[in-house]
Amino acid sequence: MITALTRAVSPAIGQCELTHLARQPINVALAQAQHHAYEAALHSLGAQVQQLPPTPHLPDAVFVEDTAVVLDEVAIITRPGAISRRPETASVAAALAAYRPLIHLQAPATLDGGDVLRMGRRLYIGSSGRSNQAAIEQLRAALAPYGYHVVGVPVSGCLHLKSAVTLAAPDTLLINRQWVDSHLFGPLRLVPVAEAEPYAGNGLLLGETLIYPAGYPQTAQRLAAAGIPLQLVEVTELVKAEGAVTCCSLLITGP
Ligand code: CIR
Repeated sequence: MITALTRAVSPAIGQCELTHLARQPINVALAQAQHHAYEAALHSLGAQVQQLPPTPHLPDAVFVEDTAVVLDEVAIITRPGAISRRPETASVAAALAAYRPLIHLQAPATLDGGDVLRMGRRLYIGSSGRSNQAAIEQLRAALAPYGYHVVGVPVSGCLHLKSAVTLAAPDTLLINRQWVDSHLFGPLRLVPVAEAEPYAGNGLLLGETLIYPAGYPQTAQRLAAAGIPLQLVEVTELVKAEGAVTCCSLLITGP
């Protein structure tokens, strides 16, 4: 059983944090419809969708991935890099406490869950504008007893590590090699994003299917040619807020 925690799109999403993108008008009703379709995709692939309490005053709260890292044994409650996003964590911690023991990162650590790429017992942590060395050290110390190996990874040119690289299958990385070095991750099969689609490196693997933005057709073609089953979703309005598909859910495996 997989539970997917999600949170409704805030009517204030137009005031979201932006780092690498220029602000564009966001159609809130369309963003909400796209988010509903994303939740439906999660449900259709077997996840039980649990909606967190809405927080309409927090523009970025739909991007729940950044507030926590859920592992099999424990969940880490992050300290998001953007100060405006720190109030998002309390309600996520309250919900996750029903599933896992919690570990709270402490200042001066800052971490966005979008910077955490898990491959088995290895956690790759992007050193980005949002996540720092203190977070890497706190994670390393807290998770060593559970047998996790924590590896810091430089990223540049994008918001988070998972803007640049995600798992498209257990043995396959979907990657923008302009933003992160593929050699850091070991000998995996690579599907590089199409040159014209730099933001195409973020897909959400659920079972064997990759939930993937419909807006990157050239990279989708490469993924399909690599034998990756895709479930396409329209996320144009969430992309304007510098979000993508991993960031809109927290996946919890188990009963
Ligand atoms: C932010 O800048 O924090 C939000 N506007 C976007 C966060 C997207 N998060 C993610 O991809 N994990």
